[in-house]
Amino acid sequence: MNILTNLKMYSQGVSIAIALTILMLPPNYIVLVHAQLVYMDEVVEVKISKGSSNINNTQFYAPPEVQVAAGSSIKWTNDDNVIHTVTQGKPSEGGNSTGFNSGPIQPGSTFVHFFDESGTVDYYCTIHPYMIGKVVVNPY
Ligand SMILES: [Cu+2]
Repeated sequence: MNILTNLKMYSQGVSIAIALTILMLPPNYIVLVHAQLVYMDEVVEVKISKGSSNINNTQFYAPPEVQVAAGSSIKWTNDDNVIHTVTQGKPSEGGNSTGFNSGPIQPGSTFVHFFDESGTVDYYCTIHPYMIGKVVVNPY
């Protein structure tokens, strides 16, 4: 058997495996996928303002507080010319080790986080802890 025959047989095997997997899915799985697509619809934009590394800047996260429905995502865009973070928690509490953390967001780059539970979420920039923001997640 040459390598081409082997490859062909292998790809047929993969196709059959995928087909069997689809057949074996519980009937309500397709419904769940659709429900999630509807659920995860909204993307709310927050800008990291230019000059945010300066403590005297008039605005950091813009808007500093946003209200979203559970199941929405927020997209932060770094409009500044230095690195910032979007880190869950309050600087006075040393952050929230189990929360979300963008890590360094380069100038011009974005960070997206999905909010699936209602509640109030504080966040800040670990590099410039005077940059604070808040997300109020309302029940869907
Ligand atoms: Cu910052």
